[in-house]
Amino acid sequence: MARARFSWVREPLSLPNPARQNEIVTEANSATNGARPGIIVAHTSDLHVGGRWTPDAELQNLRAVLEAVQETSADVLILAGDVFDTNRTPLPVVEKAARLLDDATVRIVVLPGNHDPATSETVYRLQEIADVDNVYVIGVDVGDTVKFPDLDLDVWGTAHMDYHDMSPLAAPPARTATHQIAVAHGHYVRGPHDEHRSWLIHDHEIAATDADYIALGHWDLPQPAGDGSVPAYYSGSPDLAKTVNIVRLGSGSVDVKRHALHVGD
Ligand SMILES: [Mn+2]
Repeated sequence: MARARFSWVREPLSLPNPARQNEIVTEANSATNGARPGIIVAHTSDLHVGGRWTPDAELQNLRAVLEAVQETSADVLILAGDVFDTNRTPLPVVEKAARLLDDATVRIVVLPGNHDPATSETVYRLQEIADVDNVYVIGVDVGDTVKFPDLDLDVWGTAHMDYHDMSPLAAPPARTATHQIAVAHGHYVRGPHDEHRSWLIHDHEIAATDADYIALGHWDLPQPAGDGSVPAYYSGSPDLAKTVNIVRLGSGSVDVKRHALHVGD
């Protein structure tokens, strides 16, 4: 697999308009010399739905994320953990979230995080969520890989199955699709001072995935991780980042940008 070149560009926080969206599609076409336009993946994490004091705010971020998916014509949305603040999220909130996910036309990959792990009582086993056909929950609906044959894309990750420590990026599978994305919810180790934490993600583990992109969750601020050998980014939470990451996968190219959300300041 050709080593991808990638860039990390913060898009202006202005409201996207239709003309700008057309430009984006044109860019994707030209990058692949008129072949099939590249895949567009939206990535966010740490929505913590159910963790707010004001009921009206519960789903505002999820709505904004799904708007961004539409604006960017993303093929797949990755939610990299802690979508729900707790597995005891009140049922009316779960129902509303499920309705929003169901109404979205995009396919959605969810990785259970440390707040919403895939226990026997996880929120993701509730019928309200299980009934949503376009949502694929790693560790619940599927094993560790979600395959999208029409996109020639695999999304691999290790779900938090309980509340204990685990290695989010251990034992990556060999690539079987043209495009491979890894998703992980944990703490990137920047140095020895991080080693006491849980759910550690090391440079050598990021490099060993040989993925085109690693969608990281658990940190609230958007930032890159790893030594640069594989593009790995935290999206940050919609609350603090006020953006989602938009990843364009072409033939041998990976482009990562932040896309502004329409959320209250
Ligand atoms: Mn977390």
